[in-house]
Amino acid sequence: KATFLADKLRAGKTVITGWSLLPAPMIAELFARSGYEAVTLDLQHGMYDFNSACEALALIALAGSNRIVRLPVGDLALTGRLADMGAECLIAPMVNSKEEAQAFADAVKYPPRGQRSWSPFRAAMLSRQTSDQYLQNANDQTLAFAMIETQEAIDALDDILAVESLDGVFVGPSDLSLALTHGRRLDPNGEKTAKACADIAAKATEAGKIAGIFCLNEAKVREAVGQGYRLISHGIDTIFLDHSARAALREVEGL
Ligand code: 3PY
Ligand code: MG
Repeated sequence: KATFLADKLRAGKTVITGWSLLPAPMIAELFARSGYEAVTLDLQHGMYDFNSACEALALIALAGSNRIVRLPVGDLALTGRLADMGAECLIAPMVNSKEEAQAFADAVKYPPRGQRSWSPFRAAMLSRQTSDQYLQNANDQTLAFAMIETQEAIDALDDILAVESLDGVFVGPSDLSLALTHGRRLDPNGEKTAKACADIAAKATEAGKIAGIFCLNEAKVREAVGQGYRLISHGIDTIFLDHSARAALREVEGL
């Protein structure tokens, strides 16, 4: 049974990830315990910091799910630190050029494929490997995903996809829709955005990369699978809480 996220995705399996903005590590654990195969901690738009992410990564591992982080924009130092702390997949937002994609992938991969600096004792522990085993496997088991969510990124997509040590691309449909409408309209679920998403998945798959995407509803998840996406987010903690809280209050309205 494949347990590493990299093995599942390379085998063509679809992996659904929960998305956590709220930095109580037990929220990440709850995602994992309720059956999510993977949990993503959001350090770009969520409230996670290094410490809360470290704690959450261990709880996700304990529950047997796969560990993903979305990084703050352009933070290569944090990229290496979170890989050391056991993130199996690192998603870098707002990657706009081949150079940025290369620098990011270099922070995720050890030489000769990259320039990651050594000391992964926590990552080795969480993945139940010795240091030697970890070194053997880390470049294959630690995934670098560059987000494609700007016009610059679309223009540079072929070059970005040519970065050998990059494992995949991850689409942010909200920012992408802002780019496609020149800032006039937030339209993550719109037709023009969907067409761009289809193009990105097709190019990524052709280039041998894994395609990932942030989805905002079930229909979009199904559409994304049909377009070739394999790493797909579905379910956000803040929205779960908001919806459930409103529903609970509705049940007792007027009492
Ligand atoms: C986007 O849709 O732009 C994202 O980054 C998803 O969080
Ligand atoms: Mg975005």
